[in-house]
Amino acid sequence: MSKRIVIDPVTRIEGHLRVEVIVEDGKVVDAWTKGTMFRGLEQIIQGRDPRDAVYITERVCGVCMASHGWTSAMAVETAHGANVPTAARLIRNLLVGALWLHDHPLHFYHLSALDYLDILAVKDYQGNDARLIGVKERIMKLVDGGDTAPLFPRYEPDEFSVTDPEIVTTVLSHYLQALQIQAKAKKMSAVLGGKQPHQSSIIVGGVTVYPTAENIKDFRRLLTEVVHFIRTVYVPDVVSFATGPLLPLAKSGFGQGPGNYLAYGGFNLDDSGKEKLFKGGFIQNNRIENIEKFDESLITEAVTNSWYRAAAPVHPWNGTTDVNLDKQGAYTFIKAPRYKGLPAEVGPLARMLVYGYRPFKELVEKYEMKFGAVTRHLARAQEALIVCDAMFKWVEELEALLATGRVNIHDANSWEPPVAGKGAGLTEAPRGALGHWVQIEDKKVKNYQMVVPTTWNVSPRDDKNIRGPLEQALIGITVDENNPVNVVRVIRSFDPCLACAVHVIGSNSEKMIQI
Ligand code: NFE
Ligand code: MG
Repeated sequence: MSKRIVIDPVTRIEGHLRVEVIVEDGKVVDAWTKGTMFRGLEQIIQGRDPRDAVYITERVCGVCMASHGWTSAMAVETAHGANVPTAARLIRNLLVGALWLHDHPLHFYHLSALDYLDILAVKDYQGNDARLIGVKERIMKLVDGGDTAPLFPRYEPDEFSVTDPEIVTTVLSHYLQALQIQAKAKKMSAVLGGKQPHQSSIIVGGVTVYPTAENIKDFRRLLTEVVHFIRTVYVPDVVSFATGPLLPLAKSGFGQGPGNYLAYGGFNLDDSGKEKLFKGGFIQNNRIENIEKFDESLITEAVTNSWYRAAAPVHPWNGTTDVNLDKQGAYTFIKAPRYKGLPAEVGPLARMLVYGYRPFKELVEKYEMKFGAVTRHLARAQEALIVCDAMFKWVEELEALLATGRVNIHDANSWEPPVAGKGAGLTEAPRGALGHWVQIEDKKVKNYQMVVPTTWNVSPRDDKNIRGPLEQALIGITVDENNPVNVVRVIRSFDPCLACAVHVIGSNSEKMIQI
């Protein structure tokens, strides 16, 4: 017996995703991931001043926005030949790094943890911790009042759900605490970015906000609080889930993708951009000891199964975003990026494997985990620690630099766009490798292409009919047809952001708003 299960929309992710799977004898045998929203960022930028792209592309998303502003600035700076001053590089690292510290705990507590918790277990909490009693009362008041969003609706707990009342209540207390921490992390990026959401400091050639001693003090105070939470609450929670109740899932390789892992590298540690906090590289077919050098020229995007006109797969320099809603066989607005013609997983797991981060590898080896949904969560938590350590160093470096006197934060010499030029910005966003490509003609944007982490992970079948990473990760997993919680567990482990992935606004209705 074969059954098609459709989840539309997938909740507790960013943006609009539809997932269809075919289940036979309790296992997924085929899968389609569909980005159902059309945006249009790449067209909106065409014909504009290239310096506007930083602020337009930031509007792609409400989560990783500064990542786009940063990447866009890098692309346009390459075309301008601009040299970003040291202080501006550090300020950008701190501003963007703060968003990572916001994003990773958010993903675990608010988007994913509910897939592994039997929330109603709180009613059986019998301990005498006043804070936990408070959490129990708060949650039960919502349950009794029938107003349980966003905790419900969700799928039913199963054998992998944590049911111990003490643990469930503790994790829910951390869920609430993480909301406060998120606000603090957002404040950090506002201190250096002028405002949040959507910072207003990063511009082509540098930044505009010159930090005062007071700003640095505020930033460090908030950083200390956020890092304390990450080190003492978030990371231990993820590790205890991964090595405890979820260990059988981790050992089974539940939700393993194509086994190809790609990182562009990100967060410049020097002004030349050669030294990076996260290294770039490519791993093919799970050969994690063989890390290939990342080569940008090997990226292509196919649109065979996407609602766009184009023929063969092309490098983003030659990419087009030309919608064709009548295309036979197409099923998504997401394009299919490929590296060396292969689908590749991007994100924390790819980064930790390319980096060869010891603490992560040791945990994986010690517990004999295979790569998949659980190790994605573990990798995300481990890399948050790397960012935490780096943030303190960058604050110190910046403070020392500012103490030397008035320093430059913007390259004014390369502010004007060239008559013609091209540039790529490649870095890492919380969800994975992020690239923007700009071509300038007559001082205006001739073409602009973005290839985004979720475009990689949630890509459809390509020109060779090879499935995208999430589609592959879903195949083979065990699913209860009446309670397909395992499907969403795998989906959410990638932390997909469909707003980013599609980035390209169309309207089927005839109603248009005139301003
Ligand atoms: Ni909208 Fe994003 C990140 C980017 S997309 S969240 O991180 O770039 O996958
Ligand atoms: Mg694109």
